[in-house]
Amino acid sequence: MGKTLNILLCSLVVLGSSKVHSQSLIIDSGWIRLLPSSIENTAAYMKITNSGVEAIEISNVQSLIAQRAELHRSYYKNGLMQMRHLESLTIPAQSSISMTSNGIHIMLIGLKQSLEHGQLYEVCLISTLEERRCSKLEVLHPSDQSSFISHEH
Ligand SMILES: [Cu+2]
Repeated sequence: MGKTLNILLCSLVVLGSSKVHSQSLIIDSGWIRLLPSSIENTAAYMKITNSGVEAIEISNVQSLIAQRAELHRSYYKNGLMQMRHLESLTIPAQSSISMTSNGIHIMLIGLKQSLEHGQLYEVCLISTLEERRCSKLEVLHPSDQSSFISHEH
């Protein structure tokens, strides 16, 4: 970890701060929830890591497969699961946020096509500094994901 930080600090000097921002956001373990094709919305999840030395604020999400993509947070109110649209999501320096179905997630609203199991679709995060980080996420059944063992075809 100390070594990574040193490398980042060096590149900060060499590249300037805006470049460092775009290179310090890492997306992994991403997936899109497979739902019956009659349902027009679905959710996507990913782990977002900020390996940089400054906090990154994500203010927008985009995907070509949906009319709109939003950051949401689920919460319980009176025993019911509700969700709220988050205006932005801040990833502190040197930390990660893991999305879950009962926490922060990406909502894909108004799907333009029916999603195929095992297909990859790109989802992009846009920071308040207008930098984009995109990742191709696989469409999975929730049960595929929970074990995180890849399915056989
Ligand atoms: Cu939602």
